[in-house]
Amino acid sequence: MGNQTFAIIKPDAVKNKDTGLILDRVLKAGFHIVAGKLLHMSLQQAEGFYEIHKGKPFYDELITFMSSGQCMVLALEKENAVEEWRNTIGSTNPDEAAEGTIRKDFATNVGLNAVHGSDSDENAQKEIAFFFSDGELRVN
Ligand code: IDP
Ligand code: MG
Repeated sequence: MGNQTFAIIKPDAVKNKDTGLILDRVLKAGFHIVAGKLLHMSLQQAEGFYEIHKGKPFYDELITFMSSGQCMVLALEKENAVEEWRNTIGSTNPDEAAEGTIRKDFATNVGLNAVHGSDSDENAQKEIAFFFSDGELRVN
């Protein structure tokens, strides 16, 4: 099991001014923030990031949403980071998310669901590399 994962505070949460509260959840859950930045994804970046979902019925809505405003991308570190972060954010659909999870508390619906979390160690490393350069990931 790896010790890094990739997270996004999505445009809905940034617009709702929940960035600070969600970062607090990140830290209180015991994650170290290796790297983080605010950015506004282009449509092309969103297409590239979510290529795995191409062809699914929600794909166009997803890439339009993810490029609709600023988001915060984060490289997070903790033992068993991928699973720990998925547990911290809860189910994709907030109606199904457990009490106390980020999606339960901040998501609007299955599309506008406040945060992203990698689904495997392999994808975590790919996603971190998609947004961060080696220099941004250097930890002293
Ligand atoms: P995940 O973010 O929990 O890993 P995925 O199935 O990987 O969920 O879907 C990626 C993203 O696509 C979701 O977080 C959500 O924003 C969006 N999405 C997933 N399913 C639906 C849907 O049925 N309708 C609209 N958007 C969806
Ligand atoms: Mg996913």
